[in-house]
Amino acid sequence: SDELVGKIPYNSLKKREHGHANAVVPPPGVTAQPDSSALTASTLTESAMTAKTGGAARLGSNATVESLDRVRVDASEQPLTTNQGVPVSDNQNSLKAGLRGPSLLEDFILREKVTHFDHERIPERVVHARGSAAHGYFEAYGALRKYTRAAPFAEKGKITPVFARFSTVAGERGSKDTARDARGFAVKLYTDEGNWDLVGNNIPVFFIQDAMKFPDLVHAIKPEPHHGMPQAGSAHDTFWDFVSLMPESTHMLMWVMSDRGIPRSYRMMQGFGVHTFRLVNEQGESVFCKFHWKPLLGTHSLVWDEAVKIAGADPDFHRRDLWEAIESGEFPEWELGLQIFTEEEAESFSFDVLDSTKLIPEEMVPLTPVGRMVLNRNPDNFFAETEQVAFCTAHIIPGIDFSNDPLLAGRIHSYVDTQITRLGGANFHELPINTPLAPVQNNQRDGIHRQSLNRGRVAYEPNSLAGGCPFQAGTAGFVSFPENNTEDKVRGKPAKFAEHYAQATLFFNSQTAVEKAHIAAAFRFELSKVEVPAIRERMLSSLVNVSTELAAEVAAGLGMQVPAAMPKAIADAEPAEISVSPALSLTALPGERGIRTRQIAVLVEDGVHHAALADLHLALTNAGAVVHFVGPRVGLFTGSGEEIIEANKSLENAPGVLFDALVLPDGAEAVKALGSNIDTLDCIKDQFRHGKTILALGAGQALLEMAGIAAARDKVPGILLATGTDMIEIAPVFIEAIAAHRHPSRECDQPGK
Ligand code: HDD
Repeated sequence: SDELVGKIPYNSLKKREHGHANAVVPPPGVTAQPDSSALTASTLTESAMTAKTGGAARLGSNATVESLDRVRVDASEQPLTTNQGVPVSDNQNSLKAGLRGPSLLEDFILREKVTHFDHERIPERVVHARGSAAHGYFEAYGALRKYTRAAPFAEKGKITPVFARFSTVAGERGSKDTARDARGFAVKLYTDEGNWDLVGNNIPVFFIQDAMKFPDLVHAIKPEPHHGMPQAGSAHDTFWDFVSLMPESTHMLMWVMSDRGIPRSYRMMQGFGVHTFRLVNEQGESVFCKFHWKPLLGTHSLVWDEAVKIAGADPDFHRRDLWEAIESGEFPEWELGLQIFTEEEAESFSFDVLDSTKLIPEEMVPLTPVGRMVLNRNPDNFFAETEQVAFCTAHIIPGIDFSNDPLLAGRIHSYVDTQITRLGGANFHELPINTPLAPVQNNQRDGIHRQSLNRGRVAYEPNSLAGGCPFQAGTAGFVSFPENNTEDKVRGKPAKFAEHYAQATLFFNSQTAVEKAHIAAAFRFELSKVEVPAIRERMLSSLVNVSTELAAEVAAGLGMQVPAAMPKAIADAEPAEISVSPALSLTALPGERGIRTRQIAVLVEDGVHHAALADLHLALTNAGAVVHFVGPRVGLFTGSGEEIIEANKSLENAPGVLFDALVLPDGAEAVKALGSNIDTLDCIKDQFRHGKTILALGAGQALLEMAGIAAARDKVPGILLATGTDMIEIAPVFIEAIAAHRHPSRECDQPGK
């Protein structure tokens, strides 16, 4: 505030003290250092204006990023110091009594360094330990005041800074990214009225209906407690034992066994708030709501064999993908859509909206697009930001409220509680990444690692000594929606919760033939890893209730007979409103950005015909793809016309599974060399097997046959053959084929094919 001008000492490393913008102004005579944020201007620049808001987001206006300047440390051209700021003269040798003598206890520099190192690790998250995050902003398409007073939706074009973290669920912190699993989709919005955390998943439903079962679920899916296996995988007895005894988990099982369980990229998956929430407006009126994030890049997935191989080739596949896209200025973007409905409408549904194992088909309650989220800056420090960020479902703001979903109720407690262990105390909200941009004033005090210097003698309320401050905000503050509750206290569930299969069937019936085949294959794989036959059998009997087609397919894959259907918990369930929902297929969201950020491998060797590759490189790069020249080794190669081509990747360090499409070059000599390389042939086979686009130029077409793909000579979807000279015609066809992501009709991942 104005009265603080000049009173806050200028600290060039802490340019933007919270709430005191004036602290960025150096006093007379002090030269300001260049703003460190200028160094990363490319990643700070918000993307161009959106047609839906009509207004451009302010350039580089990311208040979270700026507020973190106060803790950013830049050591360039600075001396090494201890934690007390004492300059260190020698960082190589400990202090000794003589060169060959004993090290001395007084060596406070060694002791400080080693002591700090000894305590570098904190407990990992009990679930969602493995994750990646980025900064960005949410931009409202328009005022939503009719429904909610929530700050981010106050007016058209309003920007709210966000930090979003994506994660796998079961694996430990160092586990592979491409495990079959749900993905966390957690967004912290630093709103004017405090932090709002929307802690969702890439799947709109959950395994269980009541938080009471969450520890059981997690114990069942985590590595088995006696031998600690398997890591980051549900394909083991305890998981399937649990879920086969919990029919309510069947719907989410369908999603996790579908290709949603192995996304191509965090940037290419949907996010869902899962629970029913409430929106509350200024008048205190409330409607129910579900939150949906839709990626502009579309929803795309891996295939299982690819996911398994990527896990070995690049366990950081999704982390790298997110990081590289943002570094290159390709900011991922999602549209936020709301399903808004009244309590009366909810009453009429065949399912209960308080049951997190159920979704509301978009055909019944369509999405209202309300804004977009753009992620435009990578964290500076993984630990300080991605690891220490604390998402809590309890963090809501005026205008948003909870429903009575019993799963949500448990979460409201669990997240705050877990941070206290994970982040070492009750002051985790003061870690820079967790501090709200909204001011914080209350009478909470002290505790381990307290940062705030609360002034004055008053830490209680009511008080007269501080004039009653901080004062209650009254109706300007958070007011819980006054829901009327008159029922008896019970442990139990509402009747509609007992229906467990209708939406699992709806999901299966809404998939394309290829998606269905992948679901069956995933069940087959997972259950084949289950060692106790009774568990396989029980799960199959549950699947019979979903689809006899699916149960038969899985049973055949396990060499088993289809058992009798598992008895249902409810015989006279209300009939479902719809039997097919096209929105549930991954194909419903092909994306609007063509081949932007797709990774294309162009094989090179000595003797390749260079001109066509250069043209192709240009055409693909102009379309936003990332082109890699991949050789049998990295380094320089010489084209047939003596051109120099640099391979930035090798088939050894970047096998074919890491790429979305492949180019086989022209040039007889090069083709001969490539054809005698087993890595090349494996690369081509994998690209073919996984249904990816392959463009074979001129003599390069022979490589297909060398890889055993005789059928390629015929018209096979996604296999393009060209002369290898003029790229003008073939480049657009190639680009269109890559944009299709995959050519599933060519996939040959089923046993015996
Ligand atoms: Fe949870 C983390 C999502 C049910 C208890 N959960 C966590 C994260 C996500 C979710 C995305 C990682 C946040 C981050 O990136 O730091 N969880 C969900 C969804 C659920 C769900 C979508 C169902 C709709 N969770 C759930 C229940 C409980 C928890 C029912 C407990 C009763 N979840 C936790 C936790 C975690 C967590 C133990 C571990 C680390 C953390 O919170 O910060 O409190």
